[in-house]
Amino acid sequence: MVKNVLFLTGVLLFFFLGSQEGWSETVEVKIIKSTFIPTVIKIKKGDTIRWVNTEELLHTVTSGKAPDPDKKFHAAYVKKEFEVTLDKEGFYDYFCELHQAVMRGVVIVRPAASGD
Ligand SMILES: [Cu+2]
Repeated sequence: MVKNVLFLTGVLLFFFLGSQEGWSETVEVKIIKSTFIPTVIKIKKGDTIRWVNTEELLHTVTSGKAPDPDKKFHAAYVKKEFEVTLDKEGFYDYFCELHQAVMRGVVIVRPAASGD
């Protein structure tokens, strides 16, 4: 009986872990000393990015090439966190409107199926 339960748990765990490749994830970018870390982040289509502001200073997370927002996403004055789910592949430049000379980042969204 106990053996059967263990076996079943093992099988379930196998499928659970094995199928995770295709799942959506939430990936974190931290704002530390007015820098997006990591500056370039790669995610899968459908993943969510969460920007976490670790400092007292206010920042924005604004899509586009500084100083021109392209309105794909925008968070004015991120005090703690801001999340965006990206469903389209491609390169997304973004910046902080308040510190645009130094605060810039890139999100690369790759197809959900590709593994790397
Ligand atoms: Cu800023």
